[in-house]
Amino acid sequence: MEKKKFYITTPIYYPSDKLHIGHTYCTVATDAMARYKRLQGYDVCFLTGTDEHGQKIETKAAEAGVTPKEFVDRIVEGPQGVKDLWKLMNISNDRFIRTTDDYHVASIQKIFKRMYEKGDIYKGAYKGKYCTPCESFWTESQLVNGCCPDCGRPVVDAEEEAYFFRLSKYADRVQDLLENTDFLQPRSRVNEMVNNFIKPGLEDLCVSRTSFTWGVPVDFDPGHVVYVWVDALFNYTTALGFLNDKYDDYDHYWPADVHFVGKEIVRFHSIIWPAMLMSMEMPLPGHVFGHGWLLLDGGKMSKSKGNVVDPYILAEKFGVDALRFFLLRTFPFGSDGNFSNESLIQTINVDLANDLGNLLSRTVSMVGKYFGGTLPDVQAEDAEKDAELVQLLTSLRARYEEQMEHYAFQNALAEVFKVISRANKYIDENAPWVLAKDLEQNGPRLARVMYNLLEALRMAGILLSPFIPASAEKVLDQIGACGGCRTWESAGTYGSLSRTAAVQRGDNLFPRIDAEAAIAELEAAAEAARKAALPAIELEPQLTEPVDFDTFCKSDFRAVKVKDCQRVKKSEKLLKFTLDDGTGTDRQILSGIARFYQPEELVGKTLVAIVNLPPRKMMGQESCGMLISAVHTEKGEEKLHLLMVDDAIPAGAKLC
Ligand code: ME8
Repeated sequence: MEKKKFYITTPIYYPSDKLHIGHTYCTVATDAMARYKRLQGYDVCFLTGTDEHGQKIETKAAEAGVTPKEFVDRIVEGPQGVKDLWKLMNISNDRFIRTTDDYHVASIQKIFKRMYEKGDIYKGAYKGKYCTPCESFWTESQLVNGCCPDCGRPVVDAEEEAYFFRLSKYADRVQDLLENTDFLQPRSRVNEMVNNFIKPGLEDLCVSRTSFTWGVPVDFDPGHVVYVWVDALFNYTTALGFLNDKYDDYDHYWPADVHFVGKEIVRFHSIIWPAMLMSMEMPLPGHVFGHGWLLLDGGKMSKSKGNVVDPYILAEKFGVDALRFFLLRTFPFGSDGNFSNESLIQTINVDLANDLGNLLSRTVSMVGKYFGGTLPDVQAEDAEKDAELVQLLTSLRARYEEQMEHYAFQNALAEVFKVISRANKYIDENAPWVLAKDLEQNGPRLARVMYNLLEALRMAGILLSPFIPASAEKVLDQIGACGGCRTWESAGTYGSLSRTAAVQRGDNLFPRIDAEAAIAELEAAAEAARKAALPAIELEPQLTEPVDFDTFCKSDFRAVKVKDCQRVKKSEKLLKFTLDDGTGTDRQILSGIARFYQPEELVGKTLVAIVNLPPRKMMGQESCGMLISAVHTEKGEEKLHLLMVDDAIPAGAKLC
């Protein structure tokens, strides 16, 4: 029998910066869904990729002094880039599209032309604000205090020739799709789309730009590039071979069964995307699911806000599966969720270390201890007190499936963990260590109790495999589950495990985490990362208030030679200098630079001092003048260099 297909996508990511845990969230969810469907026997295509065109990338590349293609190549293919991250997170995508791939570019040109020839794309004028010195078009909302966001200078009203898509023509059909089908999920997002965007009147959409060049060129009108969202949305079809020869499974996989997208891009996916597909007379996707954001301190994580969490650091510290699990276990997929290191560690400790980890290690070690690792065939029938656990096991797959079909990952995992908790309680209720005292009498009953525990681990292990694929496999290995009893069918059939299963004790899969120590380490790593991201060198702003020449000339700068230099007792900051200033009398200056120099390294150096400041008392000692230093901040740390001049300059020489 031919397998049913299932086509699922993530958004394609902007490679303008390194990805953070918020991006990882959607990809992990998509991966769990894809693995679940594969487990069920579907022929799955899971697509992800990168959205590489547009002004933002062009600008960032220019700032970095590289071409846009070099810039995106580094973030997509480079070390700790997008592809590396998905590999690390054990993402099982079948395809990866880059919108700079030639086949995609060629398809987009054909798609654009087709809509143009149909009359759904037409040429008009784009009215906006123009910054003449920067030669840039801006929308009203992009302006900063009414001025150009790049250079801060005033802008003027201007018109630019542009192509438009007749979005208005499809307004009624899109509204009907949103209101009368389950196309957009969760349902709560429908009202927002209809009331905020469709009902006030859908305007035609500007779909070409002439103000920058990093995009797919409109081949029949040089100077125009295709609007980045048109280019991006059609990736879901070009990656299957739509209007190109790179792949040829468009007819097989399209329409997508579901697009997972973040809530801020629901508008593009639920209004513009179906309208363009209608224009192209292509079938519509089954669902668009708008998931919530991972928040940090109540705000959306984003690189521009500097409040991002690095998935590399977390995965290295806690393990990939623990991180994957946390993301889908802790937050309802449709709503926002607050990320914190504390809740990550708590989820790992409670669910994975305590509940799952303990159930596994206790069960496997008891089968080892009481039966030498292999269950005997002679087992008692299920007793009355097994009924609740067995009933939970028998119905687990259906309850899990019901939640997974609604993309309710948190609830699906809750169903699995209900069984795991119940099984832990079952150990305490049946006290195998008491039964084991008289194996002759209780052997068959003890074997039955152990079998039920192994069954609980097996069924839970299979259903956890979409979420924690590597660890779930280890669970199944440790309980001795054969190939045939790791399947979706067997996850629904209590009793599939061989009665004489042989366990294999393995590593502790989820060691308990010392929360306090782990949080301190994470905070130190975050602080180091914050410092590393600071501009390398920060300079004091220059003073703009003029000082008249005569006043300036009153400051007497002299070369001075260090005869002696000592730390000032009881002061962490001060060094006391004895200086030859050419007058024949030693000059004493105190300077708060002990953090930057060892006194002995300064003896004999020729420095610069201002010598006509009034004397000051510091820590009870007199300071006559001030040494001149250069100061700046580097990676958040203050740096200071005493001004040292050529030793050939005699003490007392005036600097002017
Ligand atoms: O939007 N929590 O790309 P993108 C949850 N190129 N999800 C988050 C998040 C957070 N803190 N931060 C980002 C784009 N995301 C387009 C997509 S699709 C044809 C084009 C999610 O890199 C965000 O919601 O800005 C979005 O779904 C995805 O990461 C990619 O964001």
